[in-house]
Amino acid sequence: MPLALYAIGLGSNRRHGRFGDPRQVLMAALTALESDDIEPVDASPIIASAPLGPSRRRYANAVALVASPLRPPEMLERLQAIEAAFGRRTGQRWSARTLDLDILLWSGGSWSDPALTIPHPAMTERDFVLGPLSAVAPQWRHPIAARSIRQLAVQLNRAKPVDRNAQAH
Ligand code: A4P
Ligand code: MG
Repeated sequence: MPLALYAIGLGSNRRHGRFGDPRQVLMAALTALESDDIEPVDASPIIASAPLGPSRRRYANAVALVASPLRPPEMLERLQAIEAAFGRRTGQRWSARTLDLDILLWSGGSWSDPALTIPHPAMTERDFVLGPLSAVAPQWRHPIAARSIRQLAVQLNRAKPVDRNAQAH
């Protein structure tokens, strides 16, 4: 089976009883991603970011690059199983969550079915995605925007003032 490369976005804005604060949740999630058929390739620094949407709690965000023979629907299933193992409550969209795992990019290009859209439709508007993604895959070409991640990040930061609350730590 040929390996595909995936960029996975990680987000958390809720403590986990065992792992600790959102940053520690992401560190544990990076470890949990690794398995027989998911090989970690790189991981960005974990950043703190201001919440987008109704939740008031700050997020920890990061991006992991992984290599895998899994097809996108199987990868989504795997990510949802990891979210569930971290106590993610489903049914409340955009609510505070212990762990959110999104497929951002896939080396196969685009994917679209009722349960899964790749590239992740909102990624080009989100600093907390493009920032960490630039750290691990600046040259990756977004298949729809037809620009590199680095170009998209520069473009986004030109379009609005830099988010002073989003700082690496
Ligand atoms: N789905 C479709 N495409 C994908 C994909 N590429 N990757 C479907 C993952 N899932 C995908 O997702 C809902 C459904 O999206 C899934 O069942 C899957 O079939 P969800 O994770 O259960 O729900 P959600 O995350 O609450 O909704 P959504 O629309 O995915 O929200 P987002 O876009 O993930 O945004 N602010 C900061 N600073 N940092 C954050 O990380 N995250 C969110 C959530 C809001 N504000 C944030 C952050
Ligand atoms: Mg999600």
